Amino acid sequence: MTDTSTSLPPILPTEGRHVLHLYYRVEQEAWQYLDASEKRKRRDGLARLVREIQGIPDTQLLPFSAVSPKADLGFMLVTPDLQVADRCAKLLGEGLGAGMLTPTFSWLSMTERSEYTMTEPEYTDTLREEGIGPTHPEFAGKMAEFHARMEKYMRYRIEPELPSAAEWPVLCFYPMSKRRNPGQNWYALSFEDRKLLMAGHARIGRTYSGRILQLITGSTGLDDMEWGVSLFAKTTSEIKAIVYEMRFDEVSSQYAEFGEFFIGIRMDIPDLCNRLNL
Ligand code: 76R
Repeated sequence: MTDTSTSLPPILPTEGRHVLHLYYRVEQEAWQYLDASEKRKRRDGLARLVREIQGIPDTQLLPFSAVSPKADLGFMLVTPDLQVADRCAKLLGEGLGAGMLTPTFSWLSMTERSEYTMTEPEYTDTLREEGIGPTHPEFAGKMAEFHARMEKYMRYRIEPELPSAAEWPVLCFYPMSKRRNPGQNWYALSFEDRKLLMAGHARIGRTYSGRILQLITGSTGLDDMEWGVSLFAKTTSEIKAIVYEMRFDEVSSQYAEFGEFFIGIRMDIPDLCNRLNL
């Protein structure tokens, strides 16, 4: 049994979770020299390690096959304590034995609140524009609905419950930043302008409700770009459609820079080992 705990004091965010995206190549040449029983032992060892990590409180670990040779397989790990994230990442890297997995890409980020989420006074204004003022019979109901929706949504951003692999098998990941170019500097815009632009972004995003589940995690100061974008979908068509459509939205067309894109197919370790001929 592997010990996924650490003896060092935890490093916890003030709220939320640390998130690690890990991508590996399998060293097939080294693997082929193992005999059948050794291979079985190592496959079982990886499966056991994954189950053990999945059993850590408030922790989720999603294994997937990485489509295209940028990587062979990967993991998305969501856990509060950075010590645990670090320990688990190192154990996963050795999950098939020393020298069998070579890291090809990784991303460290944290769940975060949005600065731009609609506030109660803003929603009140929106309702007023629709003719539903505070004295309107529907007002209280609408407000209660708004609070319930926002609470659920906020909780998902900070402490996400990631969706099931059976329903949401496709995982797209890419890092992105907002530009800081002369004339195209997101960080030089006023809060009001940014908020207005983000409202347009969210409007497009909401049309993908039920087809795309997104998790935006912040990586400023943690990794090479400012956010990690994790998109869950049922098909690659939805991924392609949302990323394409958002390119026309001003937030992305004027201000977004993108890193590498990765597509994963979520599956458990036995299927993943079969996929990789391990
Ligand atoms: O308050 C909220 O969280 C809801 C509104 C919202 C915010 C604030 C939202 C909605 N997003 C927000 C923030 Mn988003 N998002 C991306 C990408 O490829 C691209 O062009 C961009 C990558 C996608 C595909 C996407 C999808 N979003 C952000 C931020 C942080 C910006 C900041 O703080 O400056 C980034 C980097 C980002 C990028 N977004 C949505 C979606 C979808 C599908 C939604 C609708 C979610 C829903 O209502 O269920």
